[in-house]
Amino acid sequence: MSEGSLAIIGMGSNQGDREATLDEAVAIIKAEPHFHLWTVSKYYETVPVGGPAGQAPFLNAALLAEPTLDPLTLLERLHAIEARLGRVRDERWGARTLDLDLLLYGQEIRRTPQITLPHPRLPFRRFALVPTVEIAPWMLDPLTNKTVNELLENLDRRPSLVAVSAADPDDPAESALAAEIHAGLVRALGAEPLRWGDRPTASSSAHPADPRDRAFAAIQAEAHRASARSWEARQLGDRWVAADFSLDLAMRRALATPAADAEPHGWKAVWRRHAYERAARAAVDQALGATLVVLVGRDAAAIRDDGFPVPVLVPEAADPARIVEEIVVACHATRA
Ligand code: PH2
Ligand code: MG
Ligand code: MG
Repeated sequence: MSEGSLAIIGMGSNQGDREATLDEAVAIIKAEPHFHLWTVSKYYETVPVGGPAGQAPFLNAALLAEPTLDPLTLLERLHAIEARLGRVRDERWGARTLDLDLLLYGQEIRRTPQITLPHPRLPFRRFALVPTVEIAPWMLDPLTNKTVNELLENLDRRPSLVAVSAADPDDPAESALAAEIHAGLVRALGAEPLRWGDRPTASSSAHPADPRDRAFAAIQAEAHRASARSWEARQLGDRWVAADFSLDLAMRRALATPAADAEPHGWKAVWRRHAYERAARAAVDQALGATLVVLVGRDAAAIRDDGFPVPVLVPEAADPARIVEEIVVACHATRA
């Protein structure tokens, strides 16, 4: 995997002569024998996201390279270049003369204490995606299987929807945590709340006996309420919608629910199952899609890494108030 892979390196600077620093970093990387630098994006001035208040604006850029170094060695070389150009690592997300991040390395998925690939915040950060899309719009994010161009379009949709869910909604402790985070997030973002089963709908009279069918019927009802067209008509502008459920997660769980038919292959059972599943899918396709899904609980990381179709944020913090802050930063990053 290490040879012939294309890598995206993100660059950022908000201290000193930012342009000169980025120029110098590019020159050093160009001179490195193992980087094979293909393309350098323009330099974009961006609003600082997260970190201490009162920071100066950033210059952000991205590089497309074809390194002949394994990801960890490459990252170590990037850190050496940061150090050489005067970066002192102290405060997390503090001002920096130069930040070099390995955003993507081919289709590598790696999580070790030293390195996380793809970069865990890439899909939420406009300042990282814009220069990346400029130079390599076709680059694939191996987690969502979306191109970086699609990831950027995902940030452009309005209204933006952030979904907060327990990885296992049947687990009472996980659900309670998710509910607390959702409530805090609605307050912190001034978001329009959307709750599972808030209002009865016309289709709520449909309560099929089979648990799998029932799961799909419930999804269809919720998706119908979250219809993209009705949200667009409400003209929320830049206001967020915050849901306390994820339709993508619900679909995934419904698909994994076994049917309880006495005669599972009888034509009626097969027909019915497909009818409910297809109706749910059709409704989900029309629903406002989540810009990001926040998953909390034991299986959150496993779900994120198993082909989930939407960018997933698995909070690093443990305490609910800190988790809310982390999500708010991610939401701001989608616009910066
Ligand atoms: N990097 C961060 C935190 N915040 N904001 C902007 N605009 N650009 C960055 O590169 C950046 C940031 C952490 O590395
Ligand atoms: Mg960074
Ligand atoms: Mg960094």
